[in-house]
Amino acid sequence: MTPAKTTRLSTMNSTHSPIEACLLASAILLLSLPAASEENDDGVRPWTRKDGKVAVGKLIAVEEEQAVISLSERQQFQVPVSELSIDDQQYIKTWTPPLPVRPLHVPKEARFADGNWYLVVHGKISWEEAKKQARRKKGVLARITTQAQLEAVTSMNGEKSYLWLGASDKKKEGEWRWLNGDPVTNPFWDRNEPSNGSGEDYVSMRPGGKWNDLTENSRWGTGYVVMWEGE
Ligand SMILES: [Ca+2]
Ligand SMILES: [Ca+2]
Repeated sequence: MTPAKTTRLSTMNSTHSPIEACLLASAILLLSLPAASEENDDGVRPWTRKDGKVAVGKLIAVEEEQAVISLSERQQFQVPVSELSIDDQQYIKTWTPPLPVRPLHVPKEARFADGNWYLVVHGKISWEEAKKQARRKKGVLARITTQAQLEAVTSMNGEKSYLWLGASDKKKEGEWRWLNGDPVTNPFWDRNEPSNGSGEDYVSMRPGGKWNDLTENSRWGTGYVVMWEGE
């Protein structure tokens, strides 16, 4: 008596909260709808499972091989990518997540990369002063933890300035930390750096993107990077 399709769906529910289970129940109803037409301007399109059931909604995330599809403002469901039609799987491969909405206090010129917004500011400045200026802009002297963030900042800099970043080993020599206290786990040091030359405790990013440690008032301090954390 039990329809096989419902059973398959219910196995997807096993780890979900009652609210999510309720949303999934709504999704099951929608999965029974006939195929709709093409994708509209808002990215709403039909999603076809391999068993032929169709849901109409918008892809909002792909996490751990699960497609998260929004059906309405308050309803979304997850489905394993492998359970979708070949066409849908192809769509997911070429899909890029939408950019988050830029908060009002972040300037238009700032660029988004891996969760944060970045802005390069040119001009001779000390590390401490750069830290203050960044705070004045309601941001922080930047953390760069991924290649994408490094590339975004490097291209904004345009081979121009030596940019202060928000990391230092002033508290304990050789122990590099970001201003929020996080250890610097993925540094992009240039060859033979950090050198601690004449007691160098602050991270500067060279025009090519590689890092060097410098003293607080180094003449090489010719700019800085402000970061605003994403929502
Ligand atoms: Ca040092
Ligand atoms: Ca150095």
